Amino acid sequence: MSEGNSSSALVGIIMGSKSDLSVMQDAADVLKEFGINYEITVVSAHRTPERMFNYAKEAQGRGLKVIIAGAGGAAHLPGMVASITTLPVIGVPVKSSNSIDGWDSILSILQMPNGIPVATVALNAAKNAGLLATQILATADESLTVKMQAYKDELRRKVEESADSLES
Ligand code: RP5
Repeated sequence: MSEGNSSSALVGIIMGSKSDLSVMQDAADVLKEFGINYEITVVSAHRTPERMFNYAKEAQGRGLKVIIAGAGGAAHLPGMVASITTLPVIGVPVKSSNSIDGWDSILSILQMPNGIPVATVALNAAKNAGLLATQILATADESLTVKMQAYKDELRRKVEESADSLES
């Protein structure tokens, strides 16, 4: 599975299984909206450990700036990738069907040891992962900062509009 232009991708979206795609697609959609090149693929910490190691080891050299990693259950993918690369890693806990309300995914991504941070978003919150990756890239890209400000202005405008409609 691969979308976008992988050779010029700035963000790598990886997931433990293709069954995570319905959640992880939200991150891709945000990046598309902001015009950011990304790549998307399946990398399993448990089923394809060598593939995970190689992906994490080569990511920076291939030009990636941020990795978004989603997994469910014993969700070791984000943490293990973070242990191998110096790139920032954003973890998306995916609620897998047989899980204990997603707490397994949340805790196994969130509870990282000192020294190996993973920026963990809420359960199934791949959209926020895409936005956070955009904000990281925006620190070195003024045009992205402008787009992000416009995005936030629109969020504020919608809330104010709904407040106005209730008050009138
Ligand atoms: C994890 O196990 C995956 O990230 C997925 O969330 C979950 C179930 O995977 P499948 O059995 O559907 O491949 O590794």
